[in-house]
Amino acid sequence: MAETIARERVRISERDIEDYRRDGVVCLRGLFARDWIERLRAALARNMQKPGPWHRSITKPGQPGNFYYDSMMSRFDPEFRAFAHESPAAEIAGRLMEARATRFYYDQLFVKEPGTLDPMPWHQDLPYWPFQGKQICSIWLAIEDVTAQGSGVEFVAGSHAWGKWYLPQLPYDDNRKYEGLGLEPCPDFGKRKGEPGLRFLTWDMQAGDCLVFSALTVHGSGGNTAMTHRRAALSTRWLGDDATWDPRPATNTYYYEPEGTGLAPGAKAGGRHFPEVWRRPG
Ligand SMILES: O=C(O)CCC(=O)C(=O)O
Repeated sequence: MAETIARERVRISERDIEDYRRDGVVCLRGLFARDWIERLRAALARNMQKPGPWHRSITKPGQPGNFYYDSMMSRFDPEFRAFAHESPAAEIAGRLMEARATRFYYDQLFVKEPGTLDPMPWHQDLPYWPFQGKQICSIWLAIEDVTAQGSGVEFVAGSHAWGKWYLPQLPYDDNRKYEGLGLEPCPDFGKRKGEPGLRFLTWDMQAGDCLVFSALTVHGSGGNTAMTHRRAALSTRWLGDDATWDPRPATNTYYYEPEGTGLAPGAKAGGRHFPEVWRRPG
């Protein structure tokens, strides 16, 4: 019975799970109550007034718009923390990944003001992260409506299953640390549209819709040339049953310095930095 109630609450179908398994990404509509969106808009406004220690303004001075992002907001702001622990996000991630339980990893804000030209280069997330595992995903929640011209995120369907790890490529000049990792640069998939065997997925979204995608699905976004309104999204990152700690060189372990996570390489994700938030009933 608890199972039935939980399923109805997040309304995830077998079809959604199959799509996620095959494409490595799915768009889910209207699973977050309006109240969450209002709370996150207020939290975003607060954050942009007083950004956290890892925020970035990627747009160079003199260029139009502003591509702004911040990370680990839940450590500093109770509203972002409440979202991670109390919203349906953990359950959505767990059900899509077909996991028994989900742990919260971290959160990031991605904002592109109208007129911003800066793209988010094509990339996979896992090469940046000190984890290994198939059950690792993000939930990219639209806090404002998004269209393709308004810098909607685009995905290469099925790329999570290619067995490839591409070289990380940050949208700001901090990429030297990745030299020497021995990974192939991520192609500019935007120039490969129409190529046989490549399928691209992107969605117009309303605030409250979300994208759930695997940490190995290749994705990127263009500028916000729609000029109508700010594009703003909250990405929360989630760990499933098989996620293990793998602090490879140049991964973002700096969030846990100086004390570290207490996890030995190869250990299952756990401990105070990666709390369990959802467990499958029964
Ligand atoms: O919002 C964007 O443009 C990029 C988002 C992204 O790369 C992510 O959430 O992993």
